[in-house]
Amino acid sequence: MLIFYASDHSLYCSKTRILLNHKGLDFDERLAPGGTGSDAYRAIVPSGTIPALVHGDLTLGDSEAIAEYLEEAFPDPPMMPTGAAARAKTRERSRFHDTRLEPALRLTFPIVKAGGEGDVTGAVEAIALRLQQLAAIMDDPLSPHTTLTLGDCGMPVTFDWIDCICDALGRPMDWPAPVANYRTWLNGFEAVRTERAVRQPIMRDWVASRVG
Ligand SMILES: N[C@@H](CCC(=O)N[C@@H](CS)C(=O)NCC(=O)O)C(=O)O
Repeated sequence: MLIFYASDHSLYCSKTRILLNHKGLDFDERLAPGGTGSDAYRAIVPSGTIPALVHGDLTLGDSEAIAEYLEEAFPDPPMMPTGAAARAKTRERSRFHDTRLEPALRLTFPIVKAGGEGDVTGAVEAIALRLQQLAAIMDDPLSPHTTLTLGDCGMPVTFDWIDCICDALGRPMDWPAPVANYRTWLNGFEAVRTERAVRQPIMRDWVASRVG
C-alpha cells in the first residue's frame, strides 16, 4: 500500500496525484499529522514537506524523487519516453516547472494574501516570461508530445492557478499559443481532467476569500 501525504491545495501534490492516478495506483491519501513542518510530521518525513510517499520501508519527500521512484517501481504505463535525448527533455520540462514556472507563480501568493496589494505587474510579467520560455523549450522535435510523461504532471494545475490568480488580480494571462495548445492536449488525459475538476473549486475559494 502506498501512503501519500498531501493537502487539498498544494500544486506539487496535484502533480503527484496525476501521476498516481495515470498509473492506476491505489493509495491512501493522508494529511501531514500536525501539519507540514511539525515535529510529528518530521518524525515521518524529515523534510516536513508535502508531497511525500511511504511505500513499505521507503519514505520519500520531493515530488521529483517520488515521480522517478514510481516510474521505476511501477513501469506500466510508462511515463518516460525511450531514448536518452527524449528522456532528458522530459526531465528538463519537469525541472522547468519546479524551478522556474512555479516560483514565478509563487510570487503572486503574498499578493493574494494581501488582498491584491503588491507588485502585481512584476509577478504577472515573471509568469508570462516563464510561459514564453516553456513554449520555446517545447518547440523541439526531441521534446515528447505523444503520451503523458513525468514532465507533464505538474503543469495542468499550475496553469489553472495562473488563470485563477491572474484573473482575480485583473491581469488575465495572455497564453502563448503553443502553451494553450499544450493545455488542451493535457486535458485529453483522464487523470488530468479529474485532478483539475477537483482542484478548481478549491483554488477559486482560496483566491476569492482573499481578493474580493
Ligand atoms: N520541491 C518540493 C516542493 C514541495 C513544497 O514546497 N511543498 C510545500 C507545499 S506546496 C510544503 O510542504 N510547504 C511546507 C513546508 O515547507 O514546511 C517538491 O517538489 O516536493
